[in-house]
Formats: sequence, structure tokens, C-alpha cells
Amino acid sequence: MEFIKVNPSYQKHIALIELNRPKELNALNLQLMQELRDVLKELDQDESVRVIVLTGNERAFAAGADIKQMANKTTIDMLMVDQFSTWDQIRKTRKPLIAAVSGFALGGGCELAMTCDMIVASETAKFGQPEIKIGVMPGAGGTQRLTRAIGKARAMELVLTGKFIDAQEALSFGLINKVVPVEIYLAEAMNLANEIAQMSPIAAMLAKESVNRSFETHLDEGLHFERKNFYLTFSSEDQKEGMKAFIEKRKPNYKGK
Ligand code: DAK
Repeated sequence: MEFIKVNPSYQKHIALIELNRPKELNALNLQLMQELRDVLKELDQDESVRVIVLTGNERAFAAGADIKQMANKTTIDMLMVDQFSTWDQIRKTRKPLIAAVSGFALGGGCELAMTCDMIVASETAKFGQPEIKIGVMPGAGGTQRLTRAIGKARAMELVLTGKFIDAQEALSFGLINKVVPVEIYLAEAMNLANEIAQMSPIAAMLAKESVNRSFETHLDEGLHFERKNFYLTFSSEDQKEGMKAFIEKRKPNYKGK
């Protein structure tokens, strides 16, 4: 791995992935995205991992796709590389995925953070979809996910002017979950991850899948999907353990079975 650092047991049941192209502000070149895809797939299958935290560094989560790599590409080049299959695979990660964002989360960087399930940001974080300033538009879900997260008026403004918003605005718009001082943004993301890691990983996986489904379908079908996943949790030992522990007034010990 050249552009990604991974620690699959950063904390108990929590894996940490760091984007690692600091000089280029973690610009997302093809190799980085492929490495990220492969690592996420591995961690998704690793039974010891229950939650994954994705971060950059203090200056940048990621300043977008690599403009230098894209600048001379033709439509056919873009089509044949088919980066979308990489992004689609990342989107299919089944375990809860938390973005810990400091500094720039722009363009593809903002889209990558939005592909995660939750975002914890430092006070220095800046979010935006500045593609319009370089003659293109968001291509990895920005117009869709941003609009669903913050509404049409605000999304239009960000996408059409390319301006950035800071972490406080992002919080008030509902784009992110928390804003904390830069010194503790990763620790805060870990706290959130740790809270989730105490739950049944099976229930967490099914719940994530169900919440995501609400974006993809109408209410009736979403409720039907939720119901099926709810029933499915009753096939797990974790469901028995969780309810038994409640009745016995003790902490549950989930095994992911
Ligand atoms: N790509 C390549 N290099 C980048 C970069 C980027 N996105 N962002 C920064 N860098 C590089 C700079 O060129 C500079 O390199 P050197 O000149 O030192 O070699 C280094 O990182 C430090 O950046 P600056 O010197 O510019 O630092 P400043 O603090 O002055 O400015 C900045 C920081 C973040 C405001 C500025 O770097 C900037 O505006 N960066 C570009 C932001 C941007 O436009 N992002 C959107 C890119 S388009 C797709 C999936 C995704 C996408 C498209 C398709 N498919 C699945 C098909 C996404 C597209 C995009 O994200």
C-alpha cells in the first residue's frame, strides 16, 4: 500500500484507515482509490473488525480527485478506467464507516466523506464541491448525496459557486455529526466508533443497510426492507444475548454470531 495506511486493530474491534498523500493534500488518484477499495473489502470480511474509521491528516481529509491525473483525459479514457466500479465497491462496505475529517474535504474528498455513514469533523474542516471552478461538476455522488443531506437550496449554492463551508455550517446544515477541536477529532471519531462497536455487529450491519435503503426507495418498500432486516436479527445469538442481558440487568457480550 503506497497511499493508504491501515491498522486493523487500532482499538478493540475498530480499524483505522489513513489516506496518505500528504504533499498533494490527499488528492484521490486512481491507485489510492483502488487501495482504499481493497482495504475496505478486506476489513469488511475481517471478523475482528466491527467499525471502520477513515481519516486523512490535520491539513486535509482529501482535496478531491487528482486534478493532475485527470486534466488530459478524454471521455473515453474516463469511461474505460471505470472508476465508478471502485466507488461503488466502497459504497457497498457493510460495516459502519466513520469519516474523521480535518482540513479540506473537497470535491471527491467531500463525496468520499459523504459515502461514509457518519462524519466527525475538527473545527478546521472545510467542505465543498468546487468542481465547477475547474470546468466540471461533481461526479461521485456529490449532487445527490449533498442535496439529500442539506437540501436543494444549499446544495445548489455549493455546487454552482464552488464555495466552501466550515465545520460549524456543515453541522448546522446536517451534513456532519460532530465538530470538536482539531486536537481531538480522531479521538472523538474513535469514541463514536467504540460506542457502536459495543453493539451487535450483525444488528449494526442490518441497521446500516436499512437506513441507506431509505435513500434508494419509496417509503413502502423501505419499510418492507426494514421489517425483513428486523426479523433477521432474531436469527442471531446476539439478539438472544442482548435481550437476556437486559432482563438480567447486565452488559451484553456480543459475539457477532
Ligand atoms: N488534485 C491534485 N493536486 C492537488 C489537489 C487536487 N485535487 N489539491 C491540491 N493539490 C496539490 C497542489 O497542486 C499542490 O501541489 P504542488 O503545487 O505543491 O505540487 C499541493 O497539493 C498543495 O496544494 P496548494 O498549494 O494548492 O495548497 P493551498 O493551501 O494553497 O490550497 C486548496 C488548498 C485545497 C484550496 C487547493 O489546493 C485547491 O483548490 N485544490 C483543488 C480542490 C478541487 O478543485 N477539488 C475538486 C477536484 S475535482 C469521479 C470521482 C470523483 C471525481 C470525479 C470523478 N469518478 C468516479 C469518475 C471528483 C472530482 C474532483 O474532486
